[in-house]
Amino acid sequence: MDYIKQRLFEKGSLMRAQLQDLLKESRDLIVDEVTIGNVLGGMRGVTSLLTVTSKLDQYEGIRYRGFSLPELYKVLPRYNTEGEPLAEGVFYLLLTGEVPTMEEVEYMRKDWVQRSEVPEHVFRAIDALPKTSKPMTRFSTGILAAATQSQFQKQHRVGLRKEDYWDSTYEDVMNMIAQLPVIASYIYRKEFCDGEVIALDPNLDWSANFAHMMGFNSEEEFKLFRMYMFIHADHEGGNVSAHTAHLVGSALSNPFYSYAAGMIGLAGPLHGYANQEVIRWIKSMYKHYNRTFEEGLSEEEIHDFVEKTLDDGNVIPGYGHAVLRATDPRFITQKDFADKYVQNDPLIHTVNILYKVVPAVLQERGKAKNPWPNVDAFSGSLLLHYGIKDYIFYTVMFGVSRALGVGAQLIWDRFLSLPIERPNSQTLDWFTEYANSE
Ligand code: FAM
Repeated sequence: MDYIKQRLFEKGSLMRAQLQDLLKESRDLIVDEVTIGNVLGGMRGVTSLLTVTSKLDQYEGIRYRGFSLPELYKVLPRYNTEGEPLAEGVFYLLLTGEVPTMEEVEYMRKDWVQRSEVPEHVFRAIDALPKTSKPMTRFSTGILAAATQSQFQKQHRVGLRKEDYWDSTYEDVMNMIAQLPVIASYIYRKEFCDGEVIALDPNLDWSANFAHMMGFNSEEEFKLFRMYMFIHADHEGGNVSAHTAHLVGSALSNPFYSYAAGMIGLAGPLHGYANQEVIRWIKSMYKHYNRTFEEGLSEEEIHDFVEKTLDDGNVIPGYGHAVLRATDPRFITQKDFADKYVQNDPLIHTVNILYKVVPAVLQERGKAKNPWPNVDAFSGSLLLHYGIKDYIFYTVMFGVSRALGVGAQLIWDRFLSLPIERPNSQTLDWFTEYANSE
């Protein structure tokens, strides 16, 4: 057993005992109450899921195994003091709860390079889709087609002890994560470039290889991809993509099926698609005034367009959040990156003006519980600045990164033998009668 698995087994055995103690001692302890508003309002804020990889604080933002994003910049291995945390170290932390050494990061990097060969039929399945297919359709299809490799599915079919589910799940998750940049960059090169596939560089880290295979090779572009993969890696368990993958996995669907299901959720405009919606919306704002990015817009013009968007009954993409009640630290991380490396970009200048304008308008209207920007408000403008102009690809990049957290959690779901999920549902008449009876 490789030493990461060994670490996982040691920690997992302790957590299994902790979970068994909880079930034995406190199974009937009430942790939350559920109102009709919760049920009809998308279960916001109802404590009903176990997630070990991360926790979202409504004011501080995401914490990966207890570390905030600024803290992670300090503790996670980077190639140099000016560098960004390496995805291999992010995954190691999310999986084991321990901050890895650079040696452990290098071990993980080499392991993912070894696992990165994608079966040829995956590319043929992607190619078989019609020209009108969106990148997220191709990405989800590619992940599903890769499921032929699933060791969990093969072993479970011939008989696998429940306490061993985690091992083949680990193998599937590691293979899937290693292959996602190859699958995603194939889609990018095919859809938006000359179709020429760029081979993985065995000397690069996972994030830099993703950039390299897409055709971006400067050190600054590597930094951008490392930062992007780092901040999108996990956002606790209740968001649509993480929750879907967890739910599908609870039926013992293999990790490829589970993750592909999560990606179909990520493709929703209120979730992961928002990062491309932000760019589409900003472009429509410039079109409305018949202006180019270079000509720019005044703060008042931007303000008026925000008001018009809301008057037309649309949301401001990139703003608001189901849990956060402050500016998303993932927005701040991107803003800091742009402040450090980018000068005179009119689109980024527009994003910064929106940051001044939108919260006040949303607060004044009083509907949105969180008027502040989320991760998507900034991401597209940075990717566009570095030449990734096809913003309908941005959600695929988000999906590659989210595999780090969701994949680590799938391993823990199986290690802890979490059962198939089956919440109870009631009819509308039942709720009405219940309300009248109170
Ligand atoms: N612009 C306009 N209205 C908004 C808004 C926004 N940015 N955010 C929330 N609202 C509205 C919301 O539509 C709802 O109106 P109705 O009562 O008419 O339905 C009201 O404010 C209360 O909503 P909420 O409780 O504050 O937010 P929710 O928890 O229902 O929804 C989001 C959270 C993220 C879906 C919502 O803020 C939104 O639609 N934002 C814009 C899309 C976006 O940026 N999504 C990406 C989220 C990001 F974190 C991610 O997953 N990648």
